[in-house]
Amino acid sequence: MQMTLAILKPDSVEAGNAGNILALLEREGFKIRGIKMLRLTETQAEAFYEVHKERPFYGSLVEFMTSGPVIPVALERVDAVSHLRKTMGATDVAKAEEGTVRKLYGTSIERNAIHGSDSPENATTELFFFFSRAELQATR
Ligand code: FUP
Repeated sequence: MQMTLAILKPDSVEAGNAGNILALLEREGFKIRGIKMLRLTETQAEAFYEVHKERPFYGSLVEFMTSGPVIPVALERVDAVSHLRKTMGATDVAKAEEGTVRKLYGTSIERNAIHGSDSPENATTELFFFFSRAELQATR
């Protein structure tokens, strides 16, 4: 079993799609091991996306991610990292495959409904960005 981090982004929460997305993830075999709702501060959003700080879309991405509450979710499954990436679909909604979260619920490359860790190493870092060790162990 492996854990990964998903974030239901502000567009998903605002549109009332959070429940449907969680249901889709559960149907894909993910177990919810942690969940919370919070609003990212600018500092937190900048830190979370630091890898993109030289990219032209960084400022807009930070603005979007702080525009409303998000729902970070710790998910467990066999091959959780790669399976979540597959379930999410391509970053650009226009290129996302049918049936994926981004195709179903995203509206643009920026407002693309969901974040998912892109490697097991980043999953560990990102899980601890939002959840304490104690919080993750309490649900096992
Ligand atoms: P992903 O891992 O699929 O979320 O994609 P990236 O890590 O490449 O990008 C992180 C986020 O930056 C995306 F979810 C949306 C945003 N982004 C843009 O707004 N424009 C781009 O051209 C690329 C990414």
